[in-house]
Order: sequence, then structure tokens, then C-alpha cells
Amino acid sequence: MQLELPAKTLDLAAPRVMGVLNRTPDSFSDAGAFQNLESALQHALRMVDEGADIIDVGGESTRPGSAGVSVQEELDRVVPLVERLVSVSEIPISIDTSKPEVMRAAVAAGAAMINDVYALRRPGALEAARACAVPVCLMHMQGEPRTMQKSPAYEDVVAEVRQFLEARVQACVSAGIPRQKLVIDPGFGFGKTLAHNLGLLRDLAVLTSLEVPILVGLSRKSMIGALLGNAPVTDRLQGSVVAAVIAVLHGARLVRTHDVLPTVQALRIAAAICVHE
Ligand code: YH5
Repeated sequence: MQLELPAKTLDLAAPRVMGVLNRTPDSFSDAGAFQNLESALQHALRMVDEGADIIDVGGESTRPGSAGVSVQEELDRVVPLVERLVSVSEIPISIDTSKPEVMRAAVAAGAAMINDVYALRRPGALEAARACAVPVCLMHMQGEPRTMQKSPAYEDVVAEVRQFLEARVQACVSAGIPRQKLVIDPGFGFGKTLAHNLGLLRDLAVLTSLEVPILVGLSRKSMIGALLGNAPVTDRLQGSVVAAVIAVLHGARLVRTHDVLPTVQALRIAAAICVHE
């Protein structure tokens, strides 16, 4: 299995690591916009040194309870960062967005992939992604970030997530995005209880029959905290790494993480012991 990015083909025979890079609002940093951009850049370069294969740049929080930001605000946060990153590193950049305007601008600035937690369901997103002609990660989410954790409900979470992702893959193919450009993600924590998340991880292999690479994001999420007696986000590293290894053993080919070095090390061991085809 391979993922063809514009300037680089990622061989997914071994699991790959996507490092998370959040551009926090400038107003959160008293040092101002320049300092904020430089610290994001330094963080990205550190993740590259640690062995990241892709950097996922996001300018809008999709954590439970988050409200959205305007198109302009999101553009201001991510476009200068993508421009700077591609000028200093060859690392492929993924743009974590659901907004068609941000997809187009980030890809024009050099982003090599789109990561959309709405799986291109927002108006204009399917067309924008097709025009961008880069790979797209389609994630499952029940509801929307502001309210998704209020009362998630499924009859059969694994079957429903599989069915959703199959339908989104089909919608993309029908819209002219080739299947080889798609990645799927069950969306851990996005409109799911702990039991739903555990069921999806346990049965992750049912998604392999869609024959599209699987990406997972488990890093630091509340399901890890919940299993450790509500551990704070600072105490979720080992739990997150174990969950990433299990996901890879169940067929995941890409792991999205905040903690690149420990994840790269763990996946290297797992891959050496348990070889996929
Ligand atoms: C994902 O799973 N997640 S943003 C709550 C946390 C910790 C982390 C403290 N974007 C995913 O990382 N894209 C996000 O509790 C994503 N898959 C893909 N493809 C949420 C996040 C987080 C949320």
C-alpha cells in the first residue's frame, strides 16, 4: 500500500507518523504573531527530526466543545505557516481543515494533503478537494465538535462507521477523486463514548476491507485519560503510544500524534516484530 503525495510517495508497508501542529491564535501569545509563527515552525522542525513523515497543520480546534473560527482567521493562522514550512523543509504538509477556501489556499501554499474531520461534507469541500488533486483523509464524526460528546449513540458503532466511510469514499470517487488518493479514519473521540472508541479500536480491522489506508488519531485523547482514572492530558503519553501500536496491529497505516519520537520508536519495534504485507 502506498500514498502518493505530490512530491513524494509514502510506502505504507511500514506504519507512518503524522505529527500534530496546532497554530494557536496570536491573541493567546503575548509575544505576538511573529513569535507565534516562529515557535510553531520550531516545533514542526523538531517533529521532523524526531522522524515524522507528515506534519498536520491545523488552525481551528475541533476538540469537544469547540466553536468554529472564521475563514479569514483560519487562513491567517495556517497559510503563513504552510508557506514557511515548505520553504525550510521537504516534509509533506497535511492541512487539517473542513473549509474549502482553506483547502485551496493551503494547497496553493504547498500543502500536500487534506485532513478533513467532516470528510468533505461541508458545502464546496468535495469540489475544492478534487481541484486540489492531493490525497484526502476522510474522518468519521457523529454530530459536530460543539455538541458531539453530549449523547453519542449508535446501534452498531463499528458497522455504522464502516458504512459511513464506505459512502464517503464512494462520494469522492463519484466526484472525481481517485480511490488511491483517499485515506479513512474512524475518528476516535468524535461523537463517541469510551465504549464506542474501544469497540472501534478492537474491531479496526473491519475497515481494511475498504482497501484504503487507515489513519488513526488517539494521541492524548480523553479515552486514554478515562482508562487511566481521568489522567490529565500531560499523563497520557504511554497510554497513547500503546493504543497507537494496537491500532497498527489491527491495520492502521498512519498514526496522528502529538508525541512523535516515542510513537516512531514504538511503531518501529511493532513493525519489526509484526510484518504486514
Ligand atoms: C483524528 O483523530 N483529531 S483534533 C482532544 C484531546 C486531545 C486531542 C485532550 N484531528 C483527529 O487531536 N484528524 C483531530 O483531548 C484529527 N483524526 C484526524 N484525521 C482532536 C485532537 C484531540 C482532541
